[in-house]
Amino acid sequence: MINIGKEEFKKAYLKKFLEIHGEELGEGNSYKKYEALGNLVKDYVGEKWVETTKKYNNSGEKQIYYFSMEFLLGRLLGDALLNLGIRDVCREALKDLGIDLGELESLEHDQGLGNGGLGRLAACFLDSMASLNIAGHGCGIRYKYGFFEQRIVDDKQVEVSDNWLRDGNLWEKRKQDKKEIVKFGGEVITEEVNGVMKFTHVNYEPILAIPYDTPVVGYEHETINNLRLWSAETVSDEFDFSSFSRGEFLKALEYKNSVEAISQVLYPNDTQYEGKILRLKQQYFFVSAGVQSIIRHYKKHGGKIENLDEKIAIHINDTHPTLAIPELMRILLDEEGLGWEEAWKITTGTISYTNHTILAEALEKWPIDMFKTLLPRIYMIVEEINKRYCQELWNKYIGQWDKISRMAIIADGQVRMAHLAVVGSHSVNGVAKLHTEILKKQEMKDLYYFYPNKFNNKTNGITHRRWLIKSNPQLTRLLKNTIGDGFIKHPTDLIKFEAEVHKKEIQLELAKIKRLNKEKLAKTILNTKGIIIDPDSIFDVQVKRIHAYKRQSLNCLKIMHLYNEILANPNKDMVPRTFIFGGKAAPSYYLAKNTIELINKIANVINNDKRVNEKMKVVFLDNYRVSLAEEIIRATDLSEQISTTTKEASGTSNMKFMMNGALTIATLDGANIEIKDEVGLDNIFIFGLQSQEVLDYYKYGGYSSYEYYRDDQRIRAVIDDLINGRYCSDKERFRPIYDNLITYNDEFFVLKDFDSYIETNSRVDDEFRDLYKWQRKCGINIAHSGIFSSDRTISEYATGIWGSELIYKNL
Ligand code: 26W
Repeated sequence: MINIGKEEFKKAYLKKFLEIHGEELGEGNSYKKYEALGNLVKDYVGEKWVETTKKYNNSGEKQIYYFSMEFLLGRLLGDALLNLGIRDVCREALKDLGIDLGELESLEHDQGLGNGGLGRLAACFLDSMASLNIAGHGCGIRYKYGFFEQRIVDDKQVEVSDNWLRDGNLWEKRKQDKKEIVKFGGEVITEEVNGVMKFTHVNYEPILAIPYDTPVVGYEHETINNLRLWSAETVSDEFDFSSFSRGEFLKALEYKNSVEAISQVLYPNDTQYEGKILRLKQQYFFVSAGVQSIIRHYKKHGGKIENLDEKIAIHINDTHPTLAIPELMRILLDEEGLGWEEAWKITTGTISYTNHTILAEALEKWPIDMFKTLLPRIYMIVEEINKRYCQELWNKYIGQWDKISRMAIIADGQVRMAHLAVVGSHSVNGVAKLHTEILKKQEMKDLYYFYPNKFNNKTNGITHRRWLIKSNPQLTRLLKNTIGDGFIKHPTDLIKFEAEVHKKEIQLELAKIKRLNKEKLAKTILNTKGIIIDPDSIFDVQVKRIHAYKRQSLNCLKIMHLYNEILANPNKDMVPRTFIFGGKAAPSYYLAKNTIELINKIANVINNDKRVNEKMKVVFLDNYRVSLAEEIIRATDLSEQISTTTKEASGTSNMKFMMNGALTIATLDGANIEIKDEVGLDNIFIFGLQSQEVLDYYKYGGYSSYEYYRDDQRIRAVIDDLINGRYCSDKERFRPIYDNLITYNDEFFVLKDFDSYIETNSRVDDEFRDLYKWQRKCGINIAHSGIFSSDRTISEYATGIWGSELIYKNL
């Protein structure tokens, strides 16, 4: 904890302002004020950062490296202030100087180097590792352009590049001296030297990997870990210069661009993987740089290679960093001179893997030719891994060729990264109970029966420091006043709040806080969209990536149906509702983009229809991102978690919403099931097909969406509205959605679940009318949300996967 008073802070701030800007604090130019504050905070962080690193170097404590292609950090200033324990002092000090801390915090550009759930999870994990004093570091790519910025133009999504580094990034530190070389292409010369096979990689293209380090501040500032992101550069600028003198400047520039392209941009897909060579390059680039630097550092501080798996854990976030397995093998074999058996034991002992999705189209598979040409030595190693593994399979499943080829790492001209990840790690985990069960019994069934002990579940979590304490200060204050501040360090202490929630004054207090947050969001909506919304209406929110399986379309049909109902019965007795959406579609995902347009068209029609406006409004918020999520979630009454059962691995916004006292309307999918088990059926709205029913439909067929269309007049009406010009004068505009639901038999059971969704929504309406009862339920959700803190998740990873005595001691 930094011990500093208001006056002292003011002085330090003014001094810092002068120091970095060469002028005194004056009126205007808020960004300069932000920069001064950021730099001051960085000073406070810096000392402890060095101290933590020294501590790690001396203690020999096991180091955890979390490898991820995505880290969706959002803004860092507020979190750093909170974790340093000086956010309140800072707010007061700045107020005296006529500066609003909130305004400065909002000037920071979101660090958006991730697509969605997987990237945000990585960010929550970093926060929890530092806060639990676990030596856990991130390793990823410093994309020059983050996840694209979404604008809505003529109701459609338009993508704009996210130039997040334009104004500089004061949190990162370029570490030129910690550079690594990553080798692409070329050939491998194999020779026998003194009876030992030797592999020499020649004619390769060397790429320079430069690390940029960002401090990860733990709560109360005891531990500051490191997030290391790699940037690609040409090995030598002199090359450019010499070709310049030969008049080949353009050619040199072209080469420079092609190298820098590796860390230029984040792929904006979150389910459909793209088999592009650049993505494979990105993967090997950061993984190779990361593993090399870990081993270099380890050896420099006296680590013995034979003990690597006792001192180092590398965790791979989905299959994207799977090349860490053959890369570690390469270093152990070719550079450290270990034999295969020993290298393999160390590698599998070091690496563990999390799966985040069962959607088949997301499973990465690389064409052999591409793989081999780009990474010849790595391919040889993967081939050898595959050969030895298939031999084991053969020993167990003699003659069962089909099974063996189904389970192989290399087959059908492709390298299957998920199989490589399972074979090369000692632990494979899913991210919620149902998801893990589906992995074991369905998606990875064969692998599970071959390696039953590797598979385990680690239900996801979220950092309550960002998602409650920082983003919802009013609720945090109420909790502190009623149950004390123990929950800050021990989030499961939130359960104490359960004893309070039956009290009328607490229920009123909760309602007051929610109302305040809703007013703030209403203001944002007015400012950004020009739409007036009623803070007394139910804020019914679905914010997440736009995808058919997440079923924004089901929500749309609900809204369209309600609109029909009100028009048919203008006196319909209902609580007014505001439907709020947010989320980005992958630029190449036509159906998802079509859905965004539909939401906006529905919003136009409904918001401009005076006959219904007192009862309903629809809002699509542009450019959904971490900082906007913080604003939306605390202001939500009803959280929409309506994916087709079995499809959402876990979901994490569901946890954020409950922690902020929203009630959830949900299918029994992902972590919704665990939320339901925690709060009980009385405190959540569950609807829709069960997982077994969905699995059976997929297996045996038997569902006809057309029958639902034909037999249910409500469904027929809204489906027809998609193509009769009601929402868009171009009648064909929403034909893709129509076709998806009717012509192609509704893969995600939207029409099947329609009836129970509508019925459950009317229960929501009934229950919302009783403010006290509703708020008691919200309170129960808050009280039970502690278990969904990522501190719990990380403790489970630490003890169950990364295990070391030192880690146990720290927990
Ligand atoms: C480009 C290929 C690709 C494929 C999958 C990129 C990214 C992915 C991710 C696995 C998608 C993702 O973010 N999955 C989400 O992970 C969350 C954290 O575990 C879960 O809560 C979500 O349910 C899951 O969809």
